Amino acid sequence: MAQIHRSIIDAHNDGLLRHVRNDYEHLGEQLARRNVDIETVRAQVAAFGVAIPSWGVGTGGTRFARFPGPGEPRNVFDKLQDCGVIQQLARATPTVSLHIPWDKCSDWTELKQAAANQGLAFDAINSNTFSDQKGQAHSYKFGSLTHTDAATRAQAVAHNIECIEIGRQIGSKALTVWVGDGSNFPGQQHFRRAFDRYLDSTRQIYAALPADWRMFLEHKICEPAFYSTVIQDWGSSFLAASALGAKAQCLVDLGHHAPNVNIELIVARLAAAGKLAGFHFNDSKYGDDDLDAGSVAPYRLFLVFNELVAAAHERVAGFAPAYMLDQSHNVTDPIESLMTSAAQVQRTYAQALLVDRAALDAALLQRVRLDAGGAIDPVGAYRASGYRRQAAEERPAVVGGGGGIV
Ligand code: PSV
Ligand code: MN
Repeated sequence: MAQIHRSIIDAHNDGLLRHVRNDYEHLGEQLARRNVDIETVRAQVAAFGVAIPSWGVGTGGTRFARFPGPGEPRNVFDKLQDCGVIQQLARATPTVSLHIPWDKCSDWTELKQAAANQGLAFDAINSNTFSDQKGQAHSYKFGSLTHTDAATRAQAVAHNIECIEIGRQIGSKALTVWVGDGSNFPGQQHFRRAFDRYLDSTRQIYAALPADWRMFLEHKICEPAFYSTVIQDWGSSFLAASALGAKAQCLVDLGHHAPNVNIELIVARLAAAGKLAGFHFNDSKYGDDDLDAGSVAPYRLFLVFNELVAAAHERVAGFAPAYMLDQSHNVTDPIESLMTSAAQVQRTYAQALLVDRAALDAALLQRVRLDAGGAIDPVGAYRASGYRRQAAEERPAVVGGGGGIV
C-alpha cells in the first residue's frame, strides 16, 4: 500500500490555503503587538517532534473487550506504514518507538530501510517483561527484573540486553524499561528486597548500554499489580536512576500517577536534578486511561509544557527530554487519534512558548466584556476606581482571632 498521493494533499490544501495565509498574517500582527515574533515561534514548533508508539497504531482494548478496527496493521511493517501516513500528513512525528517482542522481525536492516522510505527514524526501544511470550522458560506472572527466582531475573535481564542490541541496529539511542512487577496483597512482597533486586538487575542492563545511550526508567503507581509496584512513583524511579548512574533517567508517563498529583512539579524536580528522561504523553480522567493527549485536561498538559519551556529557556544542565505518545485507541481510528494528539502536543508547546498566554486570549475576552458593558481591563479599572479603599473606610476592620473558614 502506497502513502497518500501528493495530489490528494495538494488538492486538500488548495481549498484552504487562502484562509490559512490570512489567519497566519493576522496572528503575526497580533503577536507582534506583544513583541512576540511569530517566525521564531514557528521555527521552534517546526523543530519539535514527538515519537509514535508502534503499538498505538493498532486498536487497543480494555480489560473487558477489544473491538478490532478495519485495516489493522498485521506486523511491524504495516505499523511503520501507518506511522508514515501520520508523519506525511501531520509532520510532527518523525520517529517511532518500538516495543519488543511485539515488533520483532527477522531483518532489522530491512526494517530500518522501510522506516527511512517512510521518512521515519527510531526513538527509544521498549522492553517487555510484563507478559509471557511463547516458549519462554520462566513466567513473569510473579515478576521479572525483581522476581525472587534468579533464573527469571536473568531471563528478564537478557531480554533487555537483546532490546539494546536490536536498538543498535535500527538507530535507537535509549532503552525504556517499565516493569509490571509488584504485589496484589499486603505481605506478598518484601518492599526493600524487591527494590534491591530491581537495582541488581537494572545494573546489569545498564552495564550493557552503549556509551551514547540512555536508559529510561518508567514508574507507575499501579496496574497490573494493584497493591504495590516496585517502581511506584518518581521517588523510587529517582532513587534507582541515581544509583545506576548518569545514563539512567526517569520517564514520566502522564497516566501513571495518583489522581491530582502535581505532575508539573515532578517535571521541575527531575529537570533540576538532570534526571528527566522524557514523556509518554496521553490523557486521563481516572487512572492510566491512555486517552488522546490533551483531550481531558489540556491545562495540565500546558502546565507541564510551561515547565519544559522554562527549563529549556533557562538552559538547565542535562535537559534533553524525549517526547513520545503512549495511548490506547479503543474506539477511534488510531491514525486520526495520533495525528490530533501530536497536534495537541505541538499546540501546547506553542502556547507555552508564547509565555504571555493570557494576552493571547485577551483580545477576544476584552471585546466580550466591552460589548456587555464591562471594563476592558477589569482589574486595572477596579484598582483605579479606589473601590477597596472606599470600602475599607466605610467598613472598619473587625479584629478577628478565629480561623479563615466561616
Ligand atoms: C505501561 O502502562 C505503559 O505505559 C508502558 O510504557 C508500556 O510500555 C506501555 O504502557 C504498553 O502499552
Ligand atoms: Mn508508558
